[in-house]
Amino acid sequence: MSKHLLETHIQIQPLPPRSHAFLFPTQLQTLQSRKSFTTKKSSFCVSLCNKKKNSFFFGHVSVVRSSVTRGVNEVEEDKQLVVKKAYPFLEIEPKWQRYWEENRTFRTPDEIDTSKPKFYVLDMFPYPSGAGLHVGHPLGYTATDILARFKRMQGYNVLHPMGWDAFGLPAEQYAIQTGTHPNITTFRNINRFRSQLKSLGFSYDWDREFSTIEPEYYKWTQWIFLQLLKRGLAYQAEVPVNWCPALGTVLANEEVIDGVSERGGHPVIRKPMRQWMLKITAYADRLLEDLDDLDWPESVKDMQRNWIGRSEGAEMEFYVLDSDGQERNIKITVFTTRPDTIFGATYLVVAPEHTLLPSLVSMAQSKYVEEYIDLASRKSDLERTELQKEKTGVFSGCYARNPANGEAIPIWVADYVLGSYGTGAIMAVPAHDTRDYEFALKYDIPIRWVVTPEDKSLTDSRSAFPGQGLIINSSNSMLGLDINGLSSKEAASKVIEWADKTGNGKKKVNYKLRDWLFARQRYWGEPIPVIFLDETGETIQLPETELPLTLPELDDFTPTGTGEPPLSKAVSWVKTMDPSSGKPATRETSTMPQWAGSCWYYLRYMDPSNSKELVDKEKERYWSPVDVYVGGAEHAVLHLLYSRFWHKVLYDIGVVSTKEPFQCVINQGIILGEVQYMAFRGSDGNFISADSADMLGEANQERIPEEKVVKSGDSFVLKDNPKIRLVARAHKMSKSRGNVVNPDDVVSEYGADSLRLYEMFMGPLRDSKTWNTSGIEGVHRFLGRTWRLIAGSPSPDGTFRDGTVAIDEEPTLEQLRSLHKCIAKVTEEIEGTRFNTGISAMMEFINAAYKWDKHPRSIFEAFVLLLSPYAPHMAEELWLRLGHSTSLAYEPFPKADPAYLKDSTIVLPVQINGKTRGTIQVEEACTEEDAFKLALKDEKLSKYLAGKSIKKRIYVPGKVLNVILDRENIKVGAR
Ligand code: ANZ
Repeated sequence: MSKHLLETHIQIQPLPPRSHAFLFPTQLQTLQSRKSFTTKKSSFCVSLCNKKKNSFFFGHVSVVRSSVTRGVNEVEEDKQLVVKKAYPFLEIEPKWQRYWEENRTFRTPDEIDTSKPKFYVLDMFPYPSGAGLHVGHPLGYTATDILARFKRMQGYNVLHPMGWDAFGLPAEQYAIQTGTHPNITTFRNINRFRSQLKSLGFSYDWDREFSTIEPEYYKWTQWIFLQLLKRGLAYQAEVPVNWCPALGTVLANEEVIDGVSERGGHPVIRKPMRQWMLKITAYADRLLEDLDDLDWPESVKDMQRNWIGRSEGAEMEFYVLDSDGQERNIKITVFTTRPDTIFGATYLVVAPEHTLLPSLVSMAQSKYVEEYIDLASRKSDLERTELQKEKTGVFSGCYARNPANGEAIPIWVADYVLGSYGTGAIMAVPAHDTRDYEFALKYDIPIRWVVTPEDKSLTDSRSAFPGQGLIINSSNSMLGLDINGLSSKEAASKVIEWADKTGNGKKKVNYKLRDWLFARQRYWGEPIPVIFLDETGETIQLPETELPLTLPELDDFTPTGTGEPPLSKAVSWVKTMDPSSGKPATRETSTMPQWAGSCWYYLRYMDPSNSKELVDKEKERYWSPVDVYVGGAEHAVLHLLYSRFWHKVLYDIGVVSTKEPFQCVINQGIILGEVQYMAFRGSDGNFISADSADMLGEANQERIPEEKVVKSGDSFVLKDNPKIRLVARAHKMSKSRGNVVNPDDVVSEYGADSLRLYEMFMGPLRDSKTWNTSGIEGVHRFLGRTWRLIAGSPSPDGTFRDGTVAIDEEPTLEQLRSLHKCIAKVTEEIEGTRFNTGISAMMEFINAAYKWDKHPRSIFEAFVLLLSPYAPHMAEELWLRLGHSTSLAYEPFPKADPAYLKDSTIVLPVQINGKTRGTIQVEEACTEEDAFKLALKDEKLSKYLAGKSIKKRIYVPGKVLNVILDRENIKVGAR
C-alpha cells in the first residue's frame, strides 16, 4: 500500500459569521476570543466549524510555524494549517466500495442453497426527490445494513435490495414549471440517490434494483389491477371527491389538510366525479384480525385498528310520523353501538346531507334547514366532529316513533352527525352520550337516564354517563320489551334479538374504513389498463397480453383544469380499438395513485427480471415474508394498509404463500436539527430569563452560540450570567431554517463509517434525536483510536503506516475476557436492534485495549469482525492488514465463549487455623501468593495475620485460603 498523506488545507481567513475555531488539546480555546495563541507543540487538534454552512474540519494539525501570535482574522497571510484525518478514510472508503462493486460481494444469487435459513431485510424504498438524500435516510438504512451484514456473517442467505418509488406529483409539477420531462428528472434524481447510497457503503444487492416507472415493473402493477377488477374488487363509482382547482386534480383524503391541499396549500372542494375505487372494505376484518400476530410497534397496530375502525352494534328502524302522529311510509335507519340505551333515545338526528331529509322537513322549517345545510357543506368532517366545538342544529319540523316505547320524538338536523358514517342518522341518547347531552341542554330536549353505574357514587345528573351499567326505566309491556335490571351487555343482546323478531332492526358491524379512491387526474403514474367502447361506453379490461400499457410521451403536462386528466391530450394514444372486437374505443386517462407501485415492490425484489410472472412461486415461498421492514412512522397507516390489502388478494389468488407481507416493522425516529439556544430580551433591551418571557414573540428572541451556554440542573443558562435561563429547541431539519445537514458533507469531512456509526450512536433507533456535530467527532475519534491500535499511529510526518501493529501472540485471560464480553454484548444488541449500546460496548473494549502492552492478532481479528457491520470500510481495510486477502463480508460472526463471560472476581473465604475469619475479593484465577497478600492487606484479617509466623497455607483456588499459624502465635494471640 502506498504511503499517502491525507491533508486538507484550511483557509480560515476571513472567518465567516457564526464560525468558530477551537484548538485542543490543553483545553478548549476559541481562537476568536483569544487574540494570540502560542504553543511549543508542533501539532495539535483544530476543529473549525461554520455552523451556517454546516462544514467541519477536524483532525491533527501541524502548524507550519510553531507559534500563532495573532488572532484568527490575521492568520491567513502567513500560515496554512494542514489537517490530517484521524485515519485515511478518504482512501479506504472509495477503495472498498469499488471492491464490493467489482466483486459483486453482496449479490444474492438467483439460485441459492435453500437449505440455509433466509433473512429478508428491507428499507421502505425512497421517492428520489430533487433534494437528494438527507441525514434522516441513512438512519434506517444503516440499521438494516447492520442487520444484513450481521446475518450474512451468521450464515443466512440475505436479501437486502434497494429501488425507487418513482411515480408521483413532484416530478410532474417540475415538468409543468420547466418543461423537463418527468422521465429525465426522475432518472437524474435516481442517479444521484444511488451514488449517495453507494458512498455510504450499504450492502445492497444492486443487481436487483428497479424503479416503479419501468414498464417491466408496472406491467405487473397493471396485472394486479386486472386481477382486482376480475374479482369485483375494483369498480367505478360517482363519488364526491376532493377536487383541487389549482392543482387540477382530485386528492385523497390524506392529501387534504384543513380544507387545503397538503402540497401547495390550495383550497379543496367536494365535487362528485366518476372514479376508480378499490374495495379494501371487503378485507376489513382480515386486515384487523391478522394484525394480532405481527411483530409491529403497538402504536402502528393501533393506528391501523383505528383507521379500520370496527364498531359492533345494531341498525334500528324509526318510523317517521305525519302531523297527526300516524306512521308514514318512511323510516329512518340509525346505527348505534348502544342498543341497550334505546329507551333513552329522546330525539333523532339526521346528517345535513342525508338523502331522506327533503322528504322530512316541514314547510315551516324548510328555510332554516336549507340555510343550515349550506353552512354545514362548507365545513370539513374534522371540524364538524370536533368534540370541543359547540353543537349546532335545526329542528326538521317532523317526528319519528321510538320503536321500543312508542314515543314520538323530534327529528333534528345537526352537523355533528356525518353523512358518510353508519347510516348518516342516529338515535340521540342525551343521558349517555356527551355530544347528545350538550345538544339536548342547548335545545331543551328531555334527558332520560336509562343506565345506572354499578358504582352509585358515579351517578351525576350534571353530565352524561357514557359507561356501561345496569339498565333502568326501560320496559314497555305493550311492545314486548323489558330490559330493566340487565347489564348493558345483556340488554344490548336482548334488544337486538327483539328488534330482529319484530322487524325493528338487526345486528350490524360498521367500519370507518372506506373504499380506496384509486385514480388520479395526473400524467406521471401507471396507466389504468381499461378501455371504454365508443359505441356503448362499456368498460373493457385489456387482455393481459396487452400489458404493459405504456405511458405515452407527452410534451404538455399541464392539467386540463376541467378534471379531464392530462393524458386526454395524448389523442393518438387515447383513441384505440378493442383488441378482441376491433371496435373503436377510448382509453382510461386517469392514472393510478402513487401508492400503487409501492404496494407490492417487496415481492419483485425476490425475482426482479421475471417476464412471465410477477414472482416465481418457489422464490416467493423461500423469501416470504419480509423479516424486517424499516421505515418512517408516516407510513404507519396507508402504505402498510394498502400493501397488506394487495398482499391478501394475491394470497387469495395463489400468487403469494403468506397471509402477511411484513413480519416485523420498525419505525426509525426522526433526526431533528442541532439544538438551538434562544435568549429573550425585555423591553429595555436586556436579557431576561426564559421563565418570564413566555409571552414574547420571535422578534425578541436571539440565538446564543453553544459556547456561551452552560447547563444548570435541567436547564440551560448564559455562561456569563447564569440567572438568564435559555430555551433549548430542536427543529425538524428544513431548508427554511437552514438547519439541514447534508450527508455528502459529513462523508467528505469524517467518512461514511463515522456517519453510519454516529447515526447509530445518537440514541435508540426508534427514538427521535437531535443532530449534534460534536457527537460525530466523538465517534470519529473512536474510529481513529481503533485504527491506531491495530494499524499503528501515523509517522511523525503525518503519513499513515502500512500493515498492522498486531502480533502473533497468545492472548491473556484478561484480553480474552474483554473480547468475549464485547462479542456477547454486540451480538445481543444487534439482535435486539439496540445498535447504540452495541457501539458503547465496542468503545469500552477499545478503551480497555489501550491499556494493553501487547496486541494479539487473534483478539483484533475478532474485534474487526464485530465492528464490520457498523463501519464496514475500516473493518475491511483492517482485516486485510491483519493478513487476509478476501472480504470479511461472509466470515463467521464471532461467538462469545461463556467461559470468558463469568464475572472474573469471586469472594474467597479466608480461614485462620480452619476457622473462617473473613473474605477477600480475588480474581478467580488468582495465585496463592496473591490471595495471601490480599488477606494481609484486609483490615479484619490482618489482625490475625500481621507479624505472625505461618506454619503452612492451604489454598483451594476459587474455594478457600486456609492459613495455619505456628502454635507459638496462638499462645501470643490468646494472651
Ligand atoms: C346511541 C348511543 C347511545 C350512542 C350512547 C353512543 C352512546 P363508533 O364507536 O364511532 O362507531 N353515530 C352513529 N353514526 C354516526 C354518524 N354518522 N355521525 C356521528 N355519530 C354517529 O360510534 C357509534 C356511535 O356514534 C353510535 O352509537 C351513534 O351514537 C353515533 F349512550 O347511538 B350511538
